Amino acid sequence: MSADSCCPMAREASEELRSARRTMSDDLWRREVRARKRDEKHDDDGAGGGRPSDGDTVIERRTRPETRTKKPPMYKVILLNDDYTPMEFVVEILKVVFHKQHAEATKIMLHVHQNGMGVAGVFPYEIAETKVRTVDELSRQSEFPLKCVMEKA
Ligand code: TYC
Repeated sequence: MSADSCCPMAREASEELRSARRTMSDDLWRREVRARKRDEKHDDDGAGGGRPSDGDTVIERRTRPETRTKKPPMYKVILLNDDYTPMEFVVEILKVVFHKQHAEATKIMLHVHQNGMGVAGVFPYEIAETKVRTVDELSRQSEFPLKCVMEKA
């Protein structure tokens, strides 16, 4: 015995299906059948929620949010050592441009002095670019050869 011959709800549903089939293009119909199969598989909460539909328009159910926030690529700003820039000036740069505390700024400056280079901070591209430009500008104004570069983190 078929389901629609036994209960009025099932009969109504299959009439709705037949009428939908008459009015739909083959492509739309195939999508509808696929969507119904999907619903049967997922709609097991017993609440009878089902897939929302609006006449002939098939409303696709989204499985993930439309917009996903992506982290920006980060860039290291690297200070380079030289023989002429005073240590105090480098410490000031680290405090003013990179917002380091005095002790941390001194530690980074000494690391650069001893190792040739060191990371002053890690930032998204445009911020890193601005930091590099600011260091260049301040060093140039004070006539020191201090340089820094950026590199993908
Ligand atoms: N080497 C410099 C000096 O002896 C100090 C210095 C440290 C310069 C760090 C640049 O990025 C630098 N005066």
